[in-house]
Amino acid sequence: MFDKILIANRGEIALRVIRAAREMGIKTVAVHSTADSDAMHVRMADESVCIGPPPSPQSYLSVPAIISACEITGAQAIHPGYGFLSENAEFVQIVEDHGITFIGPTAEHIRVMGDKITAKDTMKALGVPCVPGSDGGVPDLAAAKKIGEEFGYPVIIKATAGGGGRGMKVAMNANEMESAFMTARAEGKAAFGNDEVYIEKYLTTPRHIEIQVFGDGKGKAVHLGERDCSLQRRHQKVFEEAPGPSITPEERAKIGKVCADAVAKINYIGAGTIEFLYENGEFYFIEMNTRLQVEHPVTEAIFGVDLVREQILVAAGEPMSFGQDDLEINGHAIEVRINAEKLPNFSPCPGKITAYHAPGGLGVRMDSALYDGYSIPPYYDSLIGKLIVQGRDRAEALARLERALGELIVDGIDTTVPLFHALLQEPDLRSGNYNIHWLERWLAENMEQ
Ligand code: MV4
Repeated sequence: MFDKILIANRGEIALRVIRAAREMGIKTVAVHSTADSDAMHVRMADESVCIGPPPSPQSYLSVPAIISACEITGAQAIHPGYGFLSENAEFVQIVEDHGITFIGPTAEHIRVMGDKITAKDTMKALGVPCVPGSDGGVPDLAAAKKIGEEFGYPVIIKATAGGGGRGMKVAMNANEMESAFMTARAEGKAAFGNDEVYIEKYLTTPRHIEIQVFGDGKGKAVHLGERDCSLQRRHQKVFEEAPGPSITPEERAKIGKVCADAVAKINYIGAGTIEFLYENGEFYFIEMNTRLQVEHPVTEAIFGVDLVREQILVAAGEPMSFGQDDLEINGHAIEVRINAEKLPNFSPCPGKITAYHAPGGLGVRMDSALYDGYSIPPYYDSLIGKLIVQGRDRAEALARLERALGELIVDGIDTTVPLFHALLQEPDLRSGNYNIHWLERWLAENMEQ
């Protein structure tokens, strides 16, 4: 086992990793920009290294600075958290070339899943159900129109290097194909330097259901059920829950096994998420994320496992601490993302926290790097906390969420907390009756954006 690891991240996820490492008797190194000298992750780690000025490209994304910090402190492994360098295959390659262990998947798996066409080809070959559409890339408009005729409109054109909704255009009919195709290509080129696109049948009212998988890198893998992350605004998740309110135990077992078998077959190592659109009782693969996700705590809550501990174990070549038969769902969990944003426009709202009080009690987990008097810098993501609640069933989780939100105090800035108080009054949310369009529609009707 490692005696020291470096966390190449900040905020709540850096604390999350420090906590797991500390329970394992592993020393921790925080890295930080000059804007983060007073950040909680710096205080909580055993050591810290300043790696650059506030902008991320010169600090949290600076590969030489992070490798140097490892060498100076003698850290044997790097945990990337999420975002930043977590899905950067070149970074992983450089880390390994320096004899440092990357706590995460191989560079090759990150590369394959980072390109959406190769990801889909790979998953299809492994028996994972995919959205019907083009077989690989679509070279030109004529080919695109042929696909439109073959599968029937509406279709969606996606940039292979895309993700998070960028480089994605819907064509409702043949007339819309030209502009949708050209725009998706241009966006792919501009945002990712890659104009390759593929086409899928457009699903009109799906839910976003993602399956958590975990592999040991030696052909063993498990699934930890699903999360329903359909409640999103501009491709940013807002509210996540596990298990999915629409998923039966039989469906879970079936799609879960397909996913676990797929990642076992490729010797996948560590945590991964296989994203699906779910409509009319069918799962359709869209993307795989090769990182620990923001919303992993809802899965941890219902399965009673520590996913970061397992990531560290398998990275060190040790076995995972559970098999599929050890995994049983206990109740229901919900996470809400608390952002430093001002409603109704969700405009970023950094500033000084004049009072902070985290909720507690049975079934409540608050993952946050806030403290009284902390100043949220304006340079980074607006996520300042995740409130995760668990109950014996969904109704208890909802009641607990409302209670915990009532206890939370974040003074001095605006946050997304009032949104959750309002959402909890909605019958559709209380009954779990929502899809990927529900939140945008609700916001348009209720927040006069
Ligand atoms: C789709 C889709 C409908 N049909 N693909 C959006 C981001 C990217 N991860 C995939 N996305 C979508 N792909 C097909 N074939 C609808 C979306 C989509 C969406 C997906 C999940 C959660 C929220 C969404 C909001 C708008 C569109």
